[in-house]
Amino acid sequence: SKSPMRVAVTGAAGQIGYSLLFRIANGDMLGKDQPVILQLLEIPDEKAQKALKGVMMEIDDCAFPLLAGMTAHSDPMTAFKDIDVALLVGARPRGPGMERKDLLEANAQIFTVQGKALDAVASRNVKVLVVGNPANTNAYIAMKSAPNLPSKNFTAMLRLDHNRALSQVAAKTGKAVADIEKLCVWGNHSPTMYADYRFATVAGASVKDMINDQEWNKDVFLPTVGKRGAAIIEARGLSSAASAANAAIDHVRDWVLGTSGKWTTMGIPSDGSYGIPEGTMFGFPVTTENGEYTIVQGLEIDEFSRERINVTLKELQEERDGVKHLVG
Ligand code: NAX
Repeated sequence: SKSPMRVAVTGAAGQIGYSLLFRIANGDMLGKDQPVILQLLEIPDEKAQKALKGVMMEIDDCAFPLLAGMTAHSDPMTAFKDIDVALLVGARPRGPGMERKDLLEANAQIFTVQGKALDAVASRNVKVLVVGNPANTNAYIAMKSAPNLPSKNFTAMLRLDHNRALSQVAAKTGKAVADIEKLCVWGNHSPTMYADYRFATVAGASVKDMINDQEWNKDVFLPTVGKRGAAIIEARGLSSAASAANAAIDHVRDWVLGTSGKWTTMGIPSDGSYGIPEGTMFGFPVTTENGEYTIVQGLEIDEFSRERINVTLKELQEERDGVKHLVG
């Protein structure tokens, strides 16, 4: 049988953690034949550590056959020791009266510390997914804080946006989500992201031709996907949690186990493709194989798409400029 993989999860006592940990331990992320060891990080605060213990008690009570070990941590230097996968979920939420700039700075500090800890103690092949917002910029900061790890190991979660877009397109066309291929989301995990179904197909037929409504794209689809997080908060009184956890599972599973030629979306450091400056943590269409992702090349970027991509790129560059003094 396979030797266990070590998975660190930060913010493990939070909302997303509560949906995520059980699915990782159940084999939904790394495979039903892959034992896992969970290394769980929470802030040192007594209440958070106690809540984490409670979650671990429940995980124990599931008696997951694939769970080969589980530890609680308040220091990333021990939480990240020898890990193969890091799910960086914990982040500083926006408090009352907090400006966007304060939020960026508070998170820049967290992800600098965690990037350095990954650099020092994680497996050299560690796969890092940042979920905590602002996800792209946090992933960028962690990457910059870990100069001894390959930049390509750092990714940000755009998969929830991707899945939201898939479900909207499925509803509009009356097709099954499982049959829709070649959809992608460009840019920042924020309302500026650009969900793009121009290349999407169902059994080879063009989704764009099926929909054939540019007004729907611009006035309904993009705002619906872009503001979905706010709509969930409005309806549920809490932000997306189970769907975010599900997207994190999808992201890592596809990265590790491959997409068999199918497209998905990952936030990854740009290699300069499509004119996105190198190093920018940007949502791209990718395929994955043997634990590596590859950007889908050769797609035509029309004028409308270029405009949308420029808007989300500009936002990312402003976020990065806001924390430049902290990251160097
Ligand atoms: P919660 O507030 O329920 O949980 C966050 C947990 O992280 C808390 O228990 C907190 O103590 C812990 N934490 C904070 N700082 C930490 C640190 N430095 N080290 C370890 N743990 C730390 O939030 P939740 O609803 O679980 O959301 C977590 C993050 O995901 C938020 O930043 C949220 O904005 C972000 N999201 C990102 C999404 C994406 O698509 N990329 C979608 C869902 C979600 O909104």
